[in-house]
Amino acid sequence: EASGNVGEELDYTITGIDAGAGIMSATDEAVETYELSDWDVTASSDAAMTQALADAVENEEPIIVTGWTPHWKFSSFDLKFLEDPEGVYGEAEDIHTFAREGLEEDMPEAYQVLDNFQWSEEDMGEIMMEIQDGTDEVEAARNWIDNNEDTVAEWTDGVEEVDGEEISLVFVAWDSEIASTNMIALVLEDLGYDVSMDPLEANFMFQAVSEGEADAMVAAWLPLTHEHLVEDYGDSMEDLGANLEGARTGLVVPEYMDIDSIEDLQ
Ligand code: PBE
Repeated sequence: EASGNVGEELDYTITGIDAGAGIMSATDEAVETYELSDWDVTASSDAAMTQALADAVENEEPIIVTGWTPHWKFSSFDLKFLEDPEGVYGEAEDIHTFAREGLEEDMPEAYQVLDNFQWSEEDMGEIMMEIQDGTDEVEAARNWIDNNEDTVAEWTDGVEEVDGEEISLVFVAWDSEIASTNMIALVLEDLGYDVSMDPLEANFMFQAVSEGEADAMVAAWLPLTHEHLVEDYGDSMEDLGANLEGARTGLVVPEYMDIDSIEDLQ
């Protein structure tokens, strides 16, 4: 039977990312909801997951990964989300910007830019793809800014320049957040800020902003993926709203696999 074969071929393994990612908790829940107790979800990283995916695709072998859009892997490979009839991974997600309490008073210029920041999946995808093709992260972000001056001008419209004030951004080294954080960091630098960027685990990213150790982050996936982190930390930080709409998470496989639903793993 087809589904049994898939499990055996894959050694009942779903290739995951960093253990702190929301998609990992969602996948644990999927294992429960769909009664996949034979399956293991391995923790690794976005980079290791995409390498495993690339290797599998090259050999047309089966693989199941925890996947999301925006992500360059959908441009590089023919992939599909497995249907999720129980809705464990939720519907469309938005990526939100959060600021520490007091940022608006302390750095009104940066606050305004962060509040105005909004772009599309295609925008983020351009930076991600260029990085994937070998361009340095900062250079890829700079190229996007140079090609999208009008968009950036809307975010910075009426915002005064500053004189080397320090601002700290935190993020997680997911490819999507590497793209967004590098880009907004450069926009702030162009306004005169001295920007630091620290990669952290997801829970420490939220904690840093909620405790005021970091000033802001642009990497909160809602309503579902980071719901537990917003419950823990959201009260002591400020939600500046969505910077990107229509993101999605789930289990992802190459098109050539003949399964279509998470239920096919049972
Ligand atoms: N992601 C990408 C993150 C949010 C951004 C889907 C891997 C997560 O699962 O927490």
